[in-house]
Amino acid sequence: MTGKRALILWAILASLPASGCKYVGDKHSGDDATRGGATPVELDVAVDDRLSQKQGDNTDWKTFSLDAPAEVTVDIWWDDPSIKGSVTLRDQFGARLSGVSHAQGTRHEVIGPLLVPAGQSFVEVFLSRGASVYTLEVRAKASASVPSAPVRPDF
Ligand SMILES: [Ca+2]
Repeated sequence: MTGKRALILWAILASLPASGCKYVGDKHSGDDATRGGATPVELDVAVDDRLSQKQGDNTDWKTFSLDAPAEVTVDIWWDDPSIKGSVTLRDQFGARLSGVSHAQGTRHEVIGPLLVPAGQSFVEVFLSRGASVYTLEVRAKASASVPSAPVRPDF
């Protein structure tokens, strides 16, 4: 690196904290930045929310509960499909069950249908660039292949 280049790089780095485009992370995400603060959503009901990288709201955690194992489908519609982001379906411990990386220009993305165990599960909506309102819906259908209650042995 030449001295001039180093000076230019230094000037750019030094100006970053004062510029409006510094990365603010999830600073203004609210409680739903983490699994512990996930917002409950009702099954089969579409909800609207918004993420904005510039405003420091990159992550929204949602949670839903199943009485019995069910085939779950997660639908998301992005108002601005030019964003970068992902949607991940996670189990009660936060482990990834399935997910989608947002495809540029696509408005509607789907996870599943996927067999999800009874109890609490989570959807993590993450945006790394841009800003968009989105609509999210978690649908659950009783699974024919899995008994919803313990089967009594036939004596
Ligand atoms: Ca948030």
